[in-house]
Amino acid sequence: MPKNPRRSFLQLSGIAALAGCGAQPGAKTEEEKLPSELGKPIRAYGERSQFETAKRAVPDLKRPQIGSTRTPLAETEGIITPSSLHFERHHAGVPELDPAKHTLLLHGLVDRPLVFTVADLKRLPSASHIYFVECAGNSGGEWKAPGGANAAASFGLASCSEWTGVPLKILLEEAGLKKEGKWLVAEGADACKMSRSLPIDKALDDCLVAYAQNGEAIRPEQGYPLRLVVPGYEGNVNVKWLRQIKVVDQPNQTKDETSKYTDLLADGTSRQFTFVMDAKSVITYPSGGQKLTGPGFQEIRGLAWSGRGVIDRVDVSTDGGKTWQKAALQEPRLPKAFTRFRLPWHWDGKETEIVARAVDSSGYTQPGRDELTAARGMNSAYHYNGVKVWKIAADGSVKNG
Ligand SMILES: Nc1nc2c(c(=O)[nH]1)N[C@H]1C(S)=C(S)[C@@H](COP(=O)(O)O)O[C@H]1N2
Ligand SMILES: [Mo]
Repeated sequence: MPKNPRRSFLQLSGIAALAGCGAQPGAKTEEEKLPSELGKPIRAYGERSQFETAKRAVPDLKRPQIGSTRTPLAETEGIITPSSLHFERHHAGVPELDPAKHTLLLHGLVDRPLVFTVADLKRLPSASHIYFVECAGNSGGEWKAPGGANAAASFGLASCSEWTGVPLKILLEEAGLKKEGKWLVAEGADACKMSRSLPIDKALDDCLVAYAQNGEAIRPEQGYPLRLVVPGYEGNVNVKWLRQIKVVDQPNQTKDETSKYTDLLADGTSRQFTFVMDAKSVITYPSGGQKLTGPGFQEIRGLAWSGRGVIDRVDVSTDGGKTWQKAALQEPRLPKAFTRFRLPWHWDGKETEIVARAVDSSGYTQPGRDELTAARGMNSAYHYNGVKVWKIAADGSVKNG
């Protein structure tokens, strides 16, 4: 990089300086020409600008209650996903639960079974943490072939929010865990009664019974009025519309952990209870579907995350994996949260491939596609975390590589 970065960024990216500013005597200066207008009245609940268009693409489904929408990751900045753009995965639609009537039953292998109203939970000690939620099926289509046309299509079943609620540990301690209580089963109030078994150690570690997301009540799509937040674990166990937690001595083998959410391997056996989401990253700019306006300065940007801790490093290659550079990581780097990475790049206008790989605090490195499929075969629909290659053509268009 040349020494004077401000001049060099302008020069490198071809941004024109103002020509002939204030040259004509008597003519308005550029400053005097700056427009202004009388604005709209104040309003009770904010909305984004009419000029903003980022949205979750809603697929055309025969049964619209069973499906998902994806976060347009390439159209978000920083590490927080706006609640309105948080991905959705529903197995039986979005129930409309009245928080004045909804309760959480906590029972099973406990000394004191309890029923909490939402108001009860809000009186208890609270905690706020930034965590990603990622569907185990995120990038699932990439197992067969890396075909996702853009960042949303291949990685958009992942989002990151600040969640506020009661630490689950507090509720379990209030109920008094019996020593045989080794697992719990969390169940939702939607028609599919989503239910998942969770080891008690995780429940006593960092889980939240959350009632708020990004500073306001959880959105209906995210589980209003209560959801379980299980940091770093596959999205499915983050049970929405949470209505009961039952402490048990062994996993319940529910339909959602037997017929689904197991990982079929090459030899025909399956992995079960593969809860933790392994380290992953995706370049969001430049990414599939975008077009570079021309050679020159480009800031490569992307997101990385790991269910095992913090992101320690992201390497980026701009020559199809021959050489790698360390990207800058935006602070704070939080455990089990999105981390934004950035790398200044000078595109020479030639065809190339760009790719990122994440390394987490456990020392785990995001695998290449060949490495991943050699270990796990190609039968699974879940837990694909291979690196994503974007191909940049000489005309600046970006495609799946
Ligand atoms: N009750 C209930 N909880 C649920 C689901 C559901 O359909 N019903 N979907 C699960 C799945 S598969 C995922 S990936 C996450 C999605 O959370 P989100 O819709 O808030 O992004 O919620 C999980 N919790
Ligand atoms: Mo999911």
